[in-house]
Amino acid sequence: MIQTVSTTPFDDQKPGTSGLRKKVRIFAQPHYAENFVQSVFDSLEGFAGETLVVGGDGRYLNREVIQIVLRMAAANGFGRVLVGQGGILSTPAASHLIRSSGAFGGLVLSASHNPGGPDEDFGIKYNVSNGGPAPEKVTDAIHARTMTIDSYRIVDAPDVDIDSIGTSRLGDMTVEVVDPVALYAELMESLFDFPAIRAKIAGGFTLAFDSMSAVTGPYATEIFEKRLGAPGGTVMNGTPLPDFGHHHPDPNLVHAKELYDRMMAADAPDFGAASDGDGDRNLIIGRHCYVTPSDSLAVLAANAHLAPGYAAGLKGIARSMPTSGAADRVAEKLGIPLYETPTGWKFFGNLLDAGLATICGEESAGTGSDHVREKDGIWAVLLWLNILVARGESVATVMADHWATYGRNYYARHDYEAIATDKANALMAALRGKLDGLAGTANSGGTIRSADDFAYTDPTDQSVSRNQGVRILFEDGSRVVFRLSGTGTEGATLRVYIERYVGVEGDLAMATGDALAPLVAAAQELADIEGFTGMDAPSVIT
Ligand code: VG1
Ligand code: CO
Repeated sequence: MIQTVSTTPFDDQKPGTSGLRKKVRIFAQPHYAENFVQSVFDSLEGFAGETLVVGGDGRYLNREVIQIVLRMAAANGFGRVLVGQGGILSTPAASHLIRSSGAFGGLVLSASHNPGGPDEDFGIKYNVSNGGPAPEKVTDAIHARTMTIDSYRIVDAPDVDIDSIGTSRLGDMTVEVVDPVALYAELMESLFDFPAIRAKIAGGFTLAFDSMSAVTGPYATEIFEKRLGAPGGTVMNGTPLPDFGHHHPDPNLVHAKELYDRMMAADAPDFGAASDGDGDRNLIIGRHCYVTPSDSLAVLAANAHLAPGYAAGLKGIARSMPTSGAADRVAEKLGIPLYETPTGWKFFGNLLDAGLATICGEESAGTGSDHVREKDGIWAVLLWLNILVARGESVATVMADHWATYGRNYYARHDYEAIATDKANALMAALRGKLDGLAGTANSGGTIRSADDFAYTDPTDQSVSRNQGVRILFEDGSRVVFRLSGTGTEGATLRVYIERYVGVEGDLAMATGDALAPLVAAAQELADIEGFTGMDAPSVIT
């Protein structure tokens, strides 16, 4: 009953920053998902009889692709597949399940913060046995295979029941449907002081968590409402929907506006947070106090020792290059190393495996630690809560104290979305073309100290990743970074990252827009964004 089906390659199956993401109508073409899944399997060795984990964020096409993966895993010789009940697994929960079950790897079905639904996005990402996203050498091999594939293997069988917990057979393979939440919730309980947080909530501390109709609903309800005793309704938009209720599940000030407005209201809760489509990101907003993701990373690193799971201290901190230098100052004070990696969680895995770093983060609202090999939204929220409980202070007080200790990295990201790809490429090419002559020149942002295209050498295996973003560094430590997004599915998105550091003696209470205005002007002068794109303002500022 194993069938070998002839196919021809698709020329657009190159994985981006985080897996292969395409419009649903592309993924739904005959053979499209099958080609990619077979290309993943063809790029791996030694999985006969081994375990594969599969689950996703519940978006449109999730269930259909899970059935395809199950039939193909059976045909390709996996011994067992663990699938989240209903096809649900948040990205961090999938990472934990891979690690705790000793699986060979996992397929995570998600396009994360991209919208879902029949006209929106779907995605597939392969994670390796450490629970983390496949490194570049694996994604390169997968891509190469998609270009030459001529057949795939699939078992001819009816759909497997993925809604009832339990075990069934598919050909020679076992399918185990598991509770997607329980193991993950236990892991969280092992890291944080749940009794203290619970007592604080019982004492009247209020919180709001926006699941944005995406995967974290069941996790947040179990953890915040059931285990920590927060009242019903604490979790907003808590039911995962295939189209996320037409929301864009990107936890930023634009798309999580409902939460933002609630946190800025006169009767705001003490603490607010939101998570993205697949549960690996977090947005933190205190009562009347927005926390930039880069600052959040720095605060978490500076205070992690207050949580039981991190009482021994941190081995190191890692951040993506565009993330602000706020964490660098914490690392310096703690006397631990700081690693600067390209954008994307796949670069953190080796550092975590080697015990070089304990906490990692990105400016895009992703933070995590060595408890899994993905970023983890609910983890970050729990660490924040644990810190607030241990310090007995509000978010606003913690932030003010942080800046008074380390100075403040004013920071914003300006996204220019849906640019024609050729125009975006031309802009980047023109910018790269003038990098060599920029040092020593001046513009609205000040005098440029250096300009380069970021390249990263992994300290554990010496692999090199080039062209990871253009950096313009100014004499006073300010910075403008330009790169193109690797997760979009329509045209190109230009991301401009703007940062200015003000020391403890300086003005720590400026409005971010005012603090960054000269650098925003400099970005325009350097890259002629309006000339190339016709856009005189970004689509999204975060
Ligand atoms: C974006 C973010 C990056 C993140 C990636 C995946 O990538 O900038 O920091 O790791 O999304 O996150 P890009 O290439 O579009 O800038 V997730 O939560 O969407 O999987
Ligand atoms: Co995500």
